[in-house]
Amino acid sequence: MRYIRKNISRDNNAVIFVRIIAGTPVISECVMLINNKGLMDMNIRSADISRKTKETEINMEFVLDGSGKAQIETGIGFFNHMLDSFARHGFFDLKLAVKGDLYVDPHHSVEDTGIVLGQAIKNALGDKAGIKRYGYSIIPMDEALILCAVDLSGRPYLSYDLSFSADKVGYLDTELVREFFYAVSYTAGMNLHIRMLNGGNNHHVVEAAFKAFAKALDEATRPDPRVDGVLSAKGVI
Ligand SMILES: [Mn+2]
Repeated sequence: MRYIRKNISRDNNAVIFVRIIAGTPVISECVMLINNKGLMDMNIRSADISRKTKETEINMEFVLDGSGKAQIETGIGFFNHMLDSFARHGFFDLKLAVKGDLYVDPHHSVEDTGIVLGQAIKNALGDKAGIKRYGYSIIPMDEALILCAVDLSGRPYLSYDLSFSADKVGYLDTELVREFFYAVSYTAGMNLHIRMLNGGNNHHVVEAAFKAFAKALDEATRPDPRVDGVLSAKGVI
């Protein structure tokens, strides 16, 4: 058996694969339109969001079907590092500029970034037709081991049990990690569980949580060709 690849469009990298059984006539033909992430349609899902309040001004360009490119400036070094890991490990593209009231503390900048990311995820997903809906991962980082499970159910819920032995990692308050994930889960309409199966170094715990979230979200947002419409008995999620 072999597959013949035929380019049908240079603009969107769409290709046709034709399956041929050697030594026999063509007995079946499979046509798929795929892009560089193997999607069944050619729509690259993305959202651009700008949000301005008296506390923060945020501009985000989010590509759900990206390649892991990140350009991030939040004014909080360790938070930049976490969002960069999120983009890279989830194969999202994330361009983000946050100008926040860091002279107060990082709270508004971190929380509002979570609100904007949640909104971007929700907008990029649209009606959620044809996606897996559920995703999970368990990510180790040396001694730290973090589980993340996601249901893109439309219902916001956060279950979170990370605990820390230090108040800060760099200039990020560790208590703000919960605020960030709460904001994402609430605005995205996502059921989000983050469990610490093993802790230790605070940098490792936070970083493994961001990577676990990235992997779980990547899986939950992947198209599944078996899903007709949305994966719900209700018909809407
Ligand atoms: Mn690190």
